[in-house]
Amino acid sequence: MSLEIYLNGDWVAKENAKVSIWDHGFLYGDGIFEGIRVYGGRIFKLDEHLERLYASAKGIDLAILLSKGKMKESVIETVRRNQLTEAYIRLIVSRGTGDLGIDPRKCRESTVVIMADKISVYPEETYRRGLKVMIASTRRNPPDSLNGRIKSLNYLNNILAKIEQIKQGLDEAIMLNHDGYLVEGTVENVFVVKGKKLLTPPCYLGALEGITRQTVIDLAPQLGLVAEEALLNSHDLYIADECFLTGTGAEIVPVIEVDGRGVGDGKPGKVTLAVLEAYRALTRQIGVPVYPKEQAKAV
Ligand code: PXG
Repeated sequence: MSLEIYLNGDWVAKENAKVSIWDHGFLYGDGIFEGIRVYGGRIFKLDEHLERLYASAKGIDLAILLSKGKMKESVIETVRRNQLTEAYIRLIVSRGTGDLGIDPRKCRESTVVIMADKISVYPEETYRRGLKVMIASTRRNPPDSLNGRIKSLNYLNNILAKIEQIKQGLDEAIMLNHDGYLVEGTVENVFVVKGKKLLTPPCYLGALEGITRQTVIDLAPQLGLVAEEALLNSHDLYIADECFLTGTGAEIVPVIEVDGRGVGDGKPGKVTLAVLEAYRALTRQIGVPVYPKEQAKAV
């Protein structure tokens, strides 16, 4: 069975899910998106993702014609139609079809796409081994140019850092702002562990308000940890006890090396692994159910 994709109010077969070359999402990266996970037939933090989507839309002055409620139903329906229980959802809203100029007024209606597919995640090996990362020379966009809290379709800033990392044969890149403060990874937030403290950069520096980041902050007390926002620089990363990245796809992934220097003892740390375990347990406990109760046993 071919995947069914939601496209502007209809579900169409993957082969027929096509967007115009006049779409300003394609021409200019003018749009926003979300990446969401489904665990055990339940959509994790769906309301939080929808809140962020609509906030991103506000941030770029993009009108989403669908109400939040209708969008939520459409996301659930997309997962259901594809009979998925462990999945990754990509929700995209672009400015829509216009002409060759950047003027968004030429785009009469936004384009809405919802894809749900089987998830390809890091192999378990990655979590046991940890990531080797670098600090990118490409600085994160300043928030007064393009606010990192907007999850826009414009990822070139992050992609430039990603290209640096790929050329160095490493696993991920961490980006600084123009003052040299840590901001985030290319598609993850960053945490530094110091004793019982989980330190993460404040989002006003240019980071996305990650849903996984917030979940980790919320989980900290039950693990006997204190989560705090802090201004951190590369030195803090070099002398950290542990470091990990957080994201919907990556979940909680240990960092074992930064710029060729071992973090802590150069192995995934105990605190990081405890956070990962608590996070994974939570993904199995909560979420918006996709399937009616009578089917729940089969899921
Ligand atoms: N920072 C940036 C720049 C991101 O793009 C995160 C942090 C983490 O946010 P969440 O809400 O996922 O905890 C992101 C996440 C993926 C994927 O497959 C994630 C993102 C973009 C593309 C792919 O995890 N954004």
